[in-house]
Amino acid sequence: MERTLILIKPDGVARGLIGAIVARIEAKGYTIDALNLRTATAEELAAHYAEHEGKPFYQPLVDFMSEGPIVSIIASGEGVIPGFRSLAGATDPTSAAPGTIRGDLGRDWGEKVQKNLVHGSDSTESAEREIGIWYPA
Ligand code: YYY
Ligand code: MG
Repeated sequence: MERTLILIKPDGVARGLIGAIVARIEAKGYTIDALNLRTATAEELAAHYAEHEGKPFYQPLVDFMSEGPIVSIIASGEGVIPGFRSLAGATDPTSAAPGTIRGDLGRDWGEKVQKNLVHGSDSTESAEREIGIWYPA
């Protein structure tokens, strides 16, 4: 069965949105296979965002992701990888469509980093790589 790695980022946890976000994943019909709340290490964040290293938003992004606990989730279901990204909405919460997690629950908080509440893997390769980071065997 297709599976994906979802993160509820520190802004989502701090704002008390864990339940609201998990409810949307479940309401869509996907299965929660694993769920954990903890603060990520610098090594885990560097591995998770390796593809963005060197970009201008990289350091602010990993600093923000270190600010507090993160919920990591393995979810499964047919089409869950594109399906969760569709549920999450566009990267920038200001332009994310209403009805999406980022569009309904997110906004611009006037800081450099986009606090966009969630992460979702973008391909099967990314999903398996990211699951290995957050849930090492
Ligand atoms: O997959 P997704 O999270 O929608 O976006 P990515 O292009 O993979 O970027 C990862 C992460 O980086 C994004 O969720 C917010 C942040 N970011 C940013 O702060 N500024 C940008 N211009 C692009 C991305
Ligand atoms: Mg991405």
